[in-house]
Amino acid sequence: MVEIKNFDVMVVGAGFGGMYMLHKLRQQGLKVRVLEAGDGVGGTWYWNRYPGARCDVESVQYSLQFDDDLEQEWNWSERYAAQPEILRYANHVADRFDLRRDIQFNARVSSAKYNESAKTWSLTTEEGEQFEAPFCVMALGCLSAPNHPHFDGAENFKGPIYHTGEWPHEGVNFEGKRVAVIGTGSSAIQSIPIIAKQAKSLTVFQRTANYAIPANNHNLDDDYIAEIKKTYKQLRAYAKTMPTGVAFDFRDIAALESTDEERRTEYQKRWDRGGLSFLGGFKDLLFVKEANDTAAEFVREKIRSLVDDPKVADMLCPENIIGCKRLCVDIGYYQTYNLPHVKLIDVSKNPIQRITSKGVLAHDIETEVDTIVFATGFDAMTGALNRINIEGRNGRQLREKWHGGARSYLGLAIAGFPNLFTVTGPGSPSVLTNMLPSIEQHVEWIDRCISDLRKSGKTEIEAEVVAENNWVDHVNETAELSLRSVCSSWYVGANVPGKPRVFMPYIGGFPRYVAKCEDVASKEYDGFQLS
Ligand code: N01
Repeated sequence: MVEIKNFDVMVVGAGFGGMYMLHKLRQQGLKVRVLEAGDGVGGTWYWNRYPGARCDVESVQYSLQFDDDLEQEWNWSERYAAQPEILRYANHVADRFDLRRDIQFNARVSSAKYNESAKTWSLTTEEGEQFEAPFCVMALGCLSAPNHPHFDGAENFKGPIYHTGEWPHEGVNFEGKRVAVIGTGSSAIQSIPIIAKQAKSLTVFQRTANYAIPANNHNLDDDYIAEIKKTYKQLRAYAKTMPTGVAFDFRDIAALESTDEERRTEYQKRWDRGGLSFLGGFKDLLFVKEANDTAAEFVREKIRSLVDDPKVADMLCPENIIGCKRLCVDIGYYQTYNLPHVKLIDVSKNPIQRITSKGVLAHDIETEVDTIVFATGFDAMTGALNRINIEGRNGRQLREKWHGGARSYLGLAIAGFPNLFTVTGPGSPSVLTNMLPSIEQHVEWIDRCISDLRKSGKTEIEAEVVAENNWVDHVNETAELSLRSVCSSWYVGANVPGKPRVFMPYIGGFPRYVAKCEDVASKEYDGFQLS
């Protein structure tokens, strides 16, 4: 007989979401167990250890704000923190709040089933351990299920194949190796310059060229840190008024109402400053194609000026809308193609034919390599949830419900799946915002919801179908207003063959979303059935 361990709340995932959820629920006096597939905390930052992995939101903002002392005592060393530093921070959070004693590591959840009569969730791990609790919170991360595209022959490749999102903890030494990288998204753009420094040769297989803005990364000096700490409250409060939840200057001026010179001046200023705020220069860049074209052409000119070989520069110049796929932030990406041992192969029209025992076959030419790196991204937002066998009312599976695309009320709860919460689920702003405040907002909402239920003596909460449908309609209508919905990105699931094309995150902005969540909670959980 398998022993069933009972808790008040089961939490899945020990990234920032799962850790903060544990901390909050403990403060309510609840007995919580967190199950984590890895052998450490940190989620995204635990798994993505590829060379060059770094956050594209400034570190002083990409940090937790629920605890003043935590905020004041931690010192970030760089403008954009690298993965090891963020992982150290995650470990610091775990230690500081004594979280580890309620986290079970190396416990990958394989199924979560709702028992309607007992009103409990039963969770089973791959090792066969069983847990039961009235509430279950999935804090799985939005970009945590690696996308492994199928390539014929991959199983015959003689050397190692790595995925950027599942990087070996001991690291990889590319010294003297011939390396192939497949993919040119953020992970590739960060890792390619570093791999190129080590490898004997590097061949990059590009299906879609991507826009990258220089990071202009630098060390943070003591005076800057001191000033930020003095004014942290104001910075955080201001950030929360911004659609992205990040404090940077968005201008309320249209590119199409500005002169060519004004546009160039603004783009150049933002290019020099570096980072994602490039797109904040004009308010119409993500809404009007002609406006977007002006920014896109500016970046294409930069690419042509940075890359020596005009043919390679042409291949690297994206044709699509800038910011439609997530904008990348780079450190020397385009310049890497000036190195004599780095080669770019365009596979946009003719895909990679197969992987052979010796390398990669494309355009009928075999590129012989010792190592292949898949920088092929993630089955975003829904992948991690769908990989668990989640069963709600009447034994209905979540992946079956989401067959035609994710449906969720506020990205927090799902009709037919009572007492189940998702942290930054599809339909929430999540990946379009600074993830950490978005995570905190979700955790605090869920914590309050569970507390309110307990106080009122209610034992079950479930999103109503009508409320869910209305929210999904609103998410879709809002997405259609933006140019972001029109291209083949992971936002719409286009990178995963067969995945339904639905714009998954909520694009209406952080403040509007938070107001909606507040409104729902204050109206006794409007749109939810409580019993
Ligand atoms: O993944 P991606 P990522 N044959 O999906 C290509 C966050 N992130 O891991 O564009 C050939 O962007 C695919 O081609 P295409 C950030 O939000 C943040 O790089 O689909 N190529 C694409 O080029 C980011 O957006 C940070 O045509 C294939 C690449 O693989 C998100 O994570 C750092 C292919 C995948 O790019 C995902 O980024 C890293 C195939 N069959 C990641 N299948 C920072 O904070 C896929 N590709 C800075």
